[in-house]
Amino acid sequence: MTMLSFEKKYRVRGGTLIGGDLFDFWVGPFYVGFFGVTTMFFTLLGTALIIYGASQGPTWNIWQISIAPPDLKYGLGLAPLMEGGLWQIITVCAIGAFSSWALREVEICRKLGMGYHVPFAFSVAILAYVTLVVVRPVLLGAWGHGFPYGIFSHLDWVSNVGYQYLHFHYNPAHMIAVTFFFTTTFALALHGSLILSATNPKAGEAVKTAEHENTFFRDFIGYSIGALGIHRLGLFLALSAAFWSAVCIVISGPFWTRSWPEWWGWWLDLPIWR
Ligand code: 07D
Ligand code: 07D
Ligand code: U10
Repeated sequence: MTMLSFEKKYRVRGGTLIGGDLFDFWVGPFYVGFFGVTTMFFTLLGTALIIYGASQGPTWNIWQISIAPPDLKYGLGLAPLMEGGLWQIITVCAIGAFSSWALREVEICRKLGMGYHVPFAFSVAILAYVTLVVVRPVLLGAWGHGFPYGIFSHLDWVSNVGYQYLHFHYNPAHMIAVTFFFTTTFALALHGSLILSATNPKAGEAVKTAEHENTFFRDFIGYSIGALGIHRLGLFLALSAAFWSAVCIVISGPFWTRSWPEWWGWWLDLPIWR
């Protein structure tokens, strides 16, 4: 890992949210801080519990290891360790680790006098995860509605839950989320290609500037959103994708129990057809 000389200049004291100077130091390239310690604590404990769970299970095949949530019969209570209790503690560790990671980002932003955009963005990913394993299970009345922690088993969960609503593609919030995901990649492809076309010319050719970038899009579609604007748009698109994902799953069950194709019945029921 390269250690650029200017990074030393920014190794300033302060900006911590908690713990004062106590954990205000670096280990190699990594800033530690109080939340670095809590990240490490929850990550190591959570990972150890997954490995322990795997040791009690039928396989060491990395693709097949799975830590299942409790049976629905345990409702919102605590389950025995080997019957979902492990999943419950791992969930606490995951939320602890993800929130610590976000707060460590906040401390780094404060040190550098930067905006909080990165921790805000990560918080939206955490929101989607918490919606899947806390909010929706609580609304449905059982931890058993969370997804299992395993590479292939979590795919089975997505497929099963999808078919529980007959055809998940008909979920309107899923449509909005998918459209935002597609638009995000479209925007990044436009932006990445535009920047490289201007700033990475053939040997011997002059590097072009923002004026060229703006002019390209004005010539092409009559409008340029600008250098700052494309990054604002990109952040908006990406966060909207995760936000509408959280919406699409939290409404499935708690607010709509039938098949998603049936939801579109409101269209056939419009009084203008009668
Ligand atoms: C590239 C940044 C790096 C992150 C990586 C993920 C682990 C898990 C744990 C063995 C973009 C590291 C993975 C630490 C190992 C154990 C117990 C981010 C990048 C490389 N999924 N999902 C994957 C997670 C959910 C779905 C891959 C996590 C929901 C589908 C990886 C979560 C739903 C597909 C993975 C989570 C869902 C995947 C690649 C948490 C809806 C795939 C991820 C905490 C969101 C793809 C075999 C990636 C795949 C895939 C991780 C939640 C659906 C294993 C950590 C329940 C349909 N998911 N996932 O690149 O190949 O992300 O699966 O919420 O097709 Mg998933
Ligand atoms: C939850 C990840 C949070 C991650 C965190 C960080 C670590 C550290 C360490 C690397 C939200 C974890 C970090 C562990 C790693 C190191 C060092 C992100 C999360 C906090 N779907 N569908 C979605 C599409 C179908 C179904 C979302 C497409 C079928 C269900 C998205 C298609 C059926 C659920 C999406 C398609 C179905 C979803 C996922 C196409 C199945 C959900 C993105 C083309 C038969 C899930 C909140 C997401 C959701 C979800 C896309 C098809 C079912 C919009 C493109 C028809 C049940 N689907 N889907 O949420 O909304 O990211 O979750 O067919 O639950 Mg879908
Ligand atoms: C962007 C950009 C831009 C740039 C950029 C980037 C976006 C224009 C200027 C960035 C983009 C890239 C670099 C591109 C590639 C990135 C991706 C594709 C995204 C995905 C990334 C990855 C897959 C990499 C993931 C790697 C990670 C997360 C690093 C892993 C690090 C660790 C595990 C260490 C983390 C450090 C912590 C938590 C704190 C420090 C702690 C230590 C070093 C350890 C010491 C521990 C302690 C002191 C605590 C002791 C522990 C305790 C008490 C626990 C005890 C536990 C018990 C169980 C007892 O737009 O601009 O360019 O570059």
